[in-house]
Amino acid sequence: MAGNTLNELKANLHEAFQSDPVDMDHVKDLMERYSSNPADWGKFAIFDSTHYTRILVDEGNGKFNLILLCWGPGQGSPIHDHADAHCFMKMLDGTLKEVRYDWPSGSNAQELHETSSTVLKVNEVSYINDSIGLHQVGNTSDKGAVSLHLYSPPYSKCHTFKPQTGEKSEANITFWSKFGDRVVPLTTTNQSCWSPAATNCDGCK
Ligand code: CSS
Ligand code: FE2
Repeated sequence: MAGNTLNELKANLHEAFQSDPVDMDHVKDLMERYSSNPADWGKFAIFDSTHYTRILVDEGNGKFNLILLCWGPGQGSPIHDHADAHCFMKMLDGTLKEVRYDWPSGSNAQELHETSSTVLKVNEVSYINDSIGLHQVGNTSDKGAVSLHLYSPPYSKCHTFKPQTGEKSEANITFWSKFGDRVVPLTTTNQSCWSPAATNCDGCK
């Protein structure tokens, strides 16, 4: 299929994930080929003033999760890993800054080493996995940003890292909504280490 609409992208992804092993270069190509159109994803895009939102748009037959992320100005993630999954991030609107880090080395507290910093623009796709390293993603602009993420296999826990010490904490990852239906609001417990407002989150400082 041409891959020009979000529905075509989803159909193409379902097909790609039927092969074993999955060709991740092909997956990246499919993500790149989709040309962002707010008419496709605008109905799912919801912003929250306190943190970025995660909206599940496709469960990929259990093989991947396709998730829309809406980032208000100044909102961002802690530094995190990806639970041994593949992570593709495609920009749909606005810009996001991605800063990459090496994994902490050794057991002594040490500042994480930054390896790159990139500003991602509409339709660009970035890829990371745990062997490449860690990253932090944030909207450093003064306008909203929307991105489409594919994680395979799907996961619900990852780790966050303190930049100054490399200290690692487990974090639960939650959805703001699934297919447009609001999921139970975040509780203080499951929000603790995944609040992008790093200032009010002990785990993210
Ligand atoms: N991994 C983050 C977004 S940056 S890839 C998340 O799933 O919320
Ligand atoms: Fe990430």
